[in-house]
Amino acid sequence: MFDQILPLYGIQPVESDVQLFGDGLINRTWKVTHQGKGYILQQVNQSVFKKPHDIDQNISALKSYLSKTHPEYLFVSPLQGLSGQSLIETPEGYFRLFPFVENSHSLNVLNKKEEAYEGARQFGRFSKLLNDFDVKQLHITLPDFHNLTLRFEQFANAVTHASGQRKEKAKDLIAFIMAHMDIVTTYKNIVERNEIPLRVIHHDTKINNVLFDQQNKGICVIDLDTVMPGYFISDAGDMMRTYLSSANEEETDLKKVNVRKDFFKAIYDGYMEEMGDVLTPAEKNYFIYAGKFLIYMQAIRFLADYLQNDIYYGEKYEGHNLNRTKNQVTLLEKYLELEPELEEVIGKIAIQ
Ligand code: ADP
Ligand code: GN1
Ligand code: MG
Repeated sequence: MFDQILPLYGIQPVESDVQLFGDGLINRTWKVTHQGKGYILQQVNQSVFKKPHDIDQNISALKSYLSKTHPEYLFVSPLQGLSGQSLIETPEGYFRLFPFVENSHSLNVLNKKEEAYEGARQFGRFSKLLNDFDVKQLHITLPDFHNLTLRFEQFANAVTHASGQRKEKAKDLIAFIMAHMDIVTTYKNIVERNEIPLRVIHHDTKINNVLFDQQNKGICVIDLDTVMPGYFISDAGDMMRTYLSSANEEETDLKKVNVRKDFFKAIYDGYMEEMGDVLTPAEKNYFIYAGKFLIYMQAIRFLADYLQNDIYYGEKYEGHNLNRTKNQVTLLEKYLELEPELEEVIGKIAIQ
C-alpha cells in the first residue's frame, strides 16, 4: 500500500520509515520519516466519513481564509501530491499526507492545570480566528454528529434491539441514562428556541487533538475532519470530558475517575482568554451545561455501541464499550456532584 501512495508525493518508499502512530479511534494514522523529514499519513475511515471530499474542501476553504486573515496561524493541512490533489483515492481507500509538526506530541491525559489552560486556549483561538468565516460555506461532514436529540433516539432504539444478555449487563447504565434525560430536554430547548448561534466548531476537542511542544505549551489543534457548523457546547464540553479527570476514558478502575476543580477553572480561563469577547451572554450561561451535554452524549454513544455489538468504536477486549460507558457515567456523576462548586468558580471569575 505505501509503495503506491508515497511516490504520489515524490517520496521513495524504500528510503522511508513508516510506523503506526497515535491513539485516535477513527482514522488509521502512520508517521512517515523520509530524508530526516516527518509526515503523518492518514487513511480516512470511510465507514464514518462517507464523503471524504467534503472534508478536503472544508479544510481547503479554511486554509485559504486563514492564510489571508491570519497568516501567522499554524493551520495543519494536507500536502498536495504531485498531481496537485490533497486527497488521494486508491483502491484501498482515501489517504492524505500532513507535514509532521516537529518537536510536538499529544497527551492522552493531563497532569498539570497549565496544560488544560493551553489546550482550551488553542481550541478557543481556532473558533475566534474563524468567527467571521461564513459558517454556511462548510459542508456537514457528519450529519447530526452532536445532535443529542437524535443520539438519544438512536440509543433508545439500540436498547430495543439489543440482545438480552447485553441489555442485562447494561441495565444499571441504561437506567442512569434514562434518569438524566433532562440533559436532552435542555438541548432540545436550546435548538428549538435558537438560543445560541452556530459557529465554526471543531467537534472533537479531546485532549489528544492538540499538539504540545516540549514544555507542554500548546502549538495547534489537529484532526479537522469534524470541523463544521455547530454549537460551542460541543467544544467546551469535550474539553471538560477529556481534561477534567486524571484518568481517561479507557480507565477501568473507576476510583481513579475524578473531576479536578482547578482544571475546570483552567479550561474556563484558557477558552475565555480567546472567546470571552466573542461568546454571547446566553452561551456563557451554558458553559457548565456544556460538560454535562458532552459527557452524557459520549456515555450514550459508547453504550449504544455496546448494545449494537461494537460496530462503531470496535472493542479491544470483551466489554470494552461497556467499561467505557461506566467510566463516562462515573465522570458525569462526579461532575453533577460538583456543579454548585463549578458555578462558584465561574461566578467568582465573572465579578472579578
Ligand atoms: P483520529 O481521527 O483517528 O483521532 P488524528 O488526526 O487525531 O486521528 O491523528 C491521530 C494522532 O496522530 C493524533 O492524536 C496525534 O498524536 C498524531 N498527529 C496527527 N497529525 C499530526 C501532525 N500533523 N503532526 C504531529 N502529530 C500528529
Ligand atoms: C472519536 O477520532 P477521535 O479518536 O479523535 C470520535 C469522537 C469521540 C471520541 C471518543 C468522528 O474521536 O466523537 O468523542 O472518539 N470521533 C468521531 O474517544 O466519531
Ligand atoms: Mg484524533
